[in-house]
Amino acid sequence: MLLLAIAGKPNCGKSTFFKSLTLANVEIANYPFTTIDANKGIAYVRSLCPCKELGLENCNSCVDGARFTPIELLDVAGLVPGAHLGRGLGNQFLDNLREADGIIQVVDVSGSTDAEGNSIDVGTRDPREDVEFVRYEFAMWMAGIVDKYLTKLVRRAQGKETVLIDLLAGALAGFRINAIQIREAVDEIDIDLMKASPRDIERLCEVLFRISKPMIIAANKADQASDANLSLLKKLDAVPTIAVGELILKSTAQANILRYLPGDGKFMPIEGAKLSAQQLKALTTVAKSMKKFGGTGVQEVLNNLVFKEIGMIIVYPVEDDNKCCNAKGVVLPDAFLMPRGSTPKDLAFRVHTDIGNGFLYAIDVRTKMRIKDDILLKSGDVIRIVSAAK
Ligand SMILES: Nc1nc2c(ncn2[C@@H]2O[C@H](COP(=O)(O)OP(=O)(O)OP(=O)(O)O)[C@@H](O)[C@H]2O)c(=O)[nH]1
Ligand SMILES: [Mg+2]
Repeated sequence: MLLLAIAGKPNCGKSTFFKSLTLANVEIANYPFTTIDANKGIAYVRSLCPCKELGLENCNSCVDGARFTPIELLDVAGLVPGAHLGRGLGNQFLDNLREADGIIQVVDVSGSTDAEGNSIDVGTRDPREDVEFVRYEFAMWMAGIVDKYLTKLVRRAQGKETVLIDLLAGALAGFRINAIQIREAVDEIDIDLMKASPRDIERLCEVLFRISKPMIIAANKADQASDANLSLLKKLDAVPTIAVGELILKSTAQANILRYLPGDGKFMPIEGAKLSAQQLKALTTVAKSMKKFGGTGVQEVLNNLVFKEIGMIIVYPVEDDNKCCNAKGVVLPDAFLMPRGSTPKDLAFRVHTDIGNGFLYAIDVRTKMRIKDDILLKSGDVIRIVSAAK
């Protein structure tokens, strides 16, 4: 399953963001280092279920046409400048990010927390100062590790750069970094890896981090931010978010008080449901912010990271290409997130190794045509795999 991590300085709203996506029971408080041990949970990306377009009326795999597909999410301790040298909870935090396929960087756009996460007056801190340091800290920490290995690997490579790249990829497998990415990074900064200086290694790691850890910025606490601060972060492609609002909506929707699907631009109270004065006040505030921003932004951040930055597609395998169901009659039973560039055979292997090994051909349910294995799958494809395996 895809693994995403939430990173940022202390007290910017990471755990609130995490809880609003997972409803996991985690601690939230207005001071730095509330979170120490990482929290792991399941969140869902939202996509349009193809059932309506295909005229399938008996689809129980979506909610009113919105399909929610699971991914794993990590909430980690806050990061402070100098973390790679062990400041704050430095190394532990950075190690938590190693295996992530992508990172949501939460930034306090309201400017109400200093570099260490201590509360200050709203608007006091320039949120741009909290953007670059996550990349920098991770890259410097990784550079320390590469530096430690490289001399030994250079000796083992016996003058062959391709061998060295393979050896380095082996050493960096825990970072989910492969030889192709290392090649790309070496070419981009144009260094001789066999004779890399400490500064070369740092530059290499900066590029490797950018290539291997797609990132999106959540400009959080947008409800308290000035328009000037919001536009500063929007220039960096940040999405304004109100994690606290999303959490209120999710919790009240779960208690059957209102109808809200994550990612909706508005919510509707359920007829007859009783709201306490406190709930009414909180929801009125959330509604006001949602009107300004078109929603809470939280689902948008997750979706943009998965579909745009990481470039995943979503594919629906079925066993019956007329009814679009599996052997038990469940309509569109599975939705698989797959990397862009996946083929029907990749999908067959994703369904089951035996199905992949016995792969014969695939049928596009919309056209009822066989598709060749060198055709790349598209997001939203509904595919029947025909395999020699049962
Ligand atoms: N106004 C506003 N406050 C928020 C929002 N999201 C979180 N907060 C508040 O920010 C404070 C910190 O929230 P946490 O989620 O604990 O922050 P964190 O980044 O996990 O903090 P550490 O674990 O200490 O690093 C809490 O008081 C939250 O209620 C938001 O969207 N708007
Ligand atoms: Mg936290």
